[in-house]
Amino acid sequence: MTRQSTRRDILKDSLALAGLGALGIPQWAVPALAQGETLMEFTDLPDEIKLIRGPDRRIIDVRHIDSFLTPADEFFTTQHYGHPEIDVSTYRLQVSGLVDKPLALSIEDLRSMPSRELIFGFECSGNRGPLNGLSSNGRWMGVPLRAVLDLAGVQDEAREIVFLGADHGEEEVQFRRGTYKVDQQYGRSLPRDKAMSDEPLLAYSLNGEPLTPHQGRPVRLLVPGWYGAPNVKFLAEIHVQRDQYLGKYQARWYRTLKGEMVNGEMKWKETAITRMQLKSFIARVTRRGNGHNIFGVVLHDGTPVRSVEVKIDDGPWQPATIDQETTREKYSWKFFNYAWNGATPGEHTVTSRATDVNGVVQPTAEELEVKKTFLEHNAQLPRPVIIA
Ligand SMILES: Nc1nc2c(c(=O)[nH]1)N[C@H]1C(S)=C(S)[C@@H](COP(=O)(O)O)O[C@H]1N2
Ligand SMILES: [Mo]
Repeated sequence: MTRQSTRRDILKDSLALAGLGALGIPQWAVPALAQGETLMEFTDLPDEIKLIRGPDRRIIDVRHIDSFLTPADEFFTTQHYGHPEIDVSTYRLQVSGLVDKPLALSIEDLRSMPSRELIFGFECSGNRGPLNGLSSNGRWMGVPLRAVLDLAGVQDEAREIVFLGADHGEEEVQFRRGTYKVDQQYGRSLPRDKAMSDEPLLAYSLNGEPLTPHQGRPVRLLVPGWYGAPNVKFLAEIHVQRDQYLGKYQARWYRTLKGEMVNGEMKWKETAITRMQLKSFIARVTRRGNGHNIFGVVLHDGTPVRSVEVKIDDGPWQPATIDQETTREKYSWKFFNYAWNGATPGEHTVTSRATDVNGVVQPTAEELEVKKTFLEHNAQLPRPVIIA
């Protein structure tokens, strides 16, 4: 970000990228804080924060995160074509293309196959500060994707597995001198090896209940460690093919343009949105008795986190404590706390940064300036807070 932005601009931006528009409905009450804990005010948020809880879009208020698992009715949500009407009793998941045996699986068929649980927290690739509300963590249950592909028998020449949602809409496809308006389904693909690997899940439940319409009823794909976009909801068809899938949300919409110095020369690369980039952010600062506490969240691709550090104003980086309970699950979000002793009244800036076991450090905003497009924004986020 090279331009100067006011805090209202930043907020407007982050609402806009969440597809939320300018108006919201009033903040809801969540009893997040422990007895006797008081929330300190962030000045990068408007006086009255308005969060959208409409039928199609929902962000979480990270200041009030109070549980490891996000309740299903609070889980963040976003999608491009609304929620398709699906009659679960007649629903069939089609498996087609280069397979020995095309399939049409009912929910009962899927539920009767060996299931697996996955605790997976993810964010939309457009998620960023100061709100960072497009992320959540859930306990999912479903069938390993590979089991369904094995049942169908993926043929040797297949290279790409395409996942198509039941949701669709009219899209403009540009080609040289023409623009064509055609109906398209939400679609994403995985390379064969990724699809056949151990982890992708066809999930039918969240936190022990059937998926809500928001989260993709009746079935969605989950790719642990990846951003939200590949987690195709309302899954209607798995199509196995030899060619690359070039649909809009695969080939164009979810891309990053980033510069990289190669032998002293800047090379500009376009890459697909896949694995989550290591991110931490401070969600709240509270007063507890005589001291203060900083609480935050880490989102990542499952590579173990070595450390989270917190910086007060221009002071040194200090180690924060990563909540052990949250590190047990490879693909969940992680929580951290930092006991801030001797905080003086007035405005301060608090920043966090995460480092993984490979030594990858969450970048600063300056380091991330080589990224031209706004997705995958995992920069350290200095937050202005008033200690009262
Ligand atoms: N069928 C379908 N699946 C979809 C989308 C969509 O528009 N249609 N949006 C994707 C995007 S961009 C995100 S961030 C996640 C959001 O998942 P959630 O609503 O469960 O939080 O769903 C993904 N799966
Ligand atoms: Mo997204």
